[in-house]
Amino acid sequence: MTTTTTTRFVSVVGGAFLGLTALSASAATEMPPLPDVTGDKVQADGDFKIKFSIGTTESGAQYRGLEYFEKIVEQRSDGHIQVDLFPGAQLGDDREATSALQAGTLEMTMPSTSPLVNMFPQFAVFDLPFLFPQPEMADAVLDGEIGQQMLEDASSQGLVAIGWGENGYRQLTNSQHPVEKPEDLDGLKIRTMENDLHLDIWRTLGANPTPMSFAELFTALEQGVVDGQENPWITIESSKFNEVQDYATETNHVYTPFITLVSARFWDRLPEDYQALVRDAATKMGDYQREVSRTLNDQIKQDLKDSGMQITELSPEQVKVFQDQLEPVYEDWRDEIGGELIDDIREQVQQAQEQE
Ligand code: KDG
Repeated sequence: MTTTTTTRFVSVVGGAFLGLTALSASAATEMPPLPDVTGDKVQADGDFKIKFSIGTTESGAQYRGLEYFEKIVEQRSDGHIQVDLFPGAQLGDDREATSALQAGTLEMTMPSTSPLVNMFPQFAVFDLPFLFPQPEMADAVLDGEIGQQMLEDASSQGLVAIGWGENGYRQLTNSQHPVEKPEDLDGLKIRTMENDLHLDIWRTLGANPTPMSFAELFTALEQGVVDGQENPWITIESSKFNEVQDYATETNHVYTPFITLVSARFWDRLPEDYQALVRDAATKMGDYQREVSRTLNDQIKQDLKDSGMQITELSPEQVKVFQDQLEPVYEDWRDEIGGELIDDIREQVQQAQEQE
């Protein structure tokens, strides 16, 4: 039987989800209890330490995934592999942490694909607007042939790419006024990731975009250096952007994946059985992150509303206005990304929609 991502996962999270329902009613966005570790202990020579760095904070779904990774690796290696987690860009932002892996001064990180397009141009396909109408369609591409090929291609330049995770659907926030149509973006200074396609998206919509590292974003919003930004609800809340942003628009304009990277220098020192363990743990971490992020999404949006954020929920007609205005971006970036890759993904999405 071909296991799809979702079916493979329900068995692990079912119990945790039940716990979650009780939790969300009382304390907003409490994280679900970590699933039990499955799989036998792995025997291999040597003791190892993994420093695992991410940019989001410890109250987000990404960090919850890392905690599950840590639990699996430490339990199944009987403590011979120790995992230390560093959230909040303590050891550098996505690009800095990736460079540290190449230098061998850090063992693992899980950046968004967007800031790494300068190293892996094909990653820009994930920055195309409105590419995945449903998250499961992203799963099918990332866990399928295309995603696996991308992990192989990204296992180069001193890195080993071993899995995918979910940053999620991005939503616009700003400190000035509600945004319901592209014209409302006129003159708004919007921070984007360090990624030319994202700059293109916001220029095409009429905003004034500026690229900036995630690590600098909260301060830039707080000091009014920029008026707005865009990130998934869970990142907006876990990074407390709602404290410096009064307005949000549910645009779902881009689905951003995380990619799990290991330093090749470290990987080459790991015995094969431990490599298999780390790779398996990374897959389970990514699936769990997706589940937590999706399970919490609506609850978090409600929490943000309850915290006083004015959230504009666009009608399908209003979304279509943004989508139509951004369609030229596909043509503009076709050669840079590769027409075949774009067509393959759009075809896969279309087939999935026809089967709905
Ligand atoms: O390290 C954190 C980033 O990977 C992530 O949050 C990126 O979405 C992102 C942003 O806006 O920078």
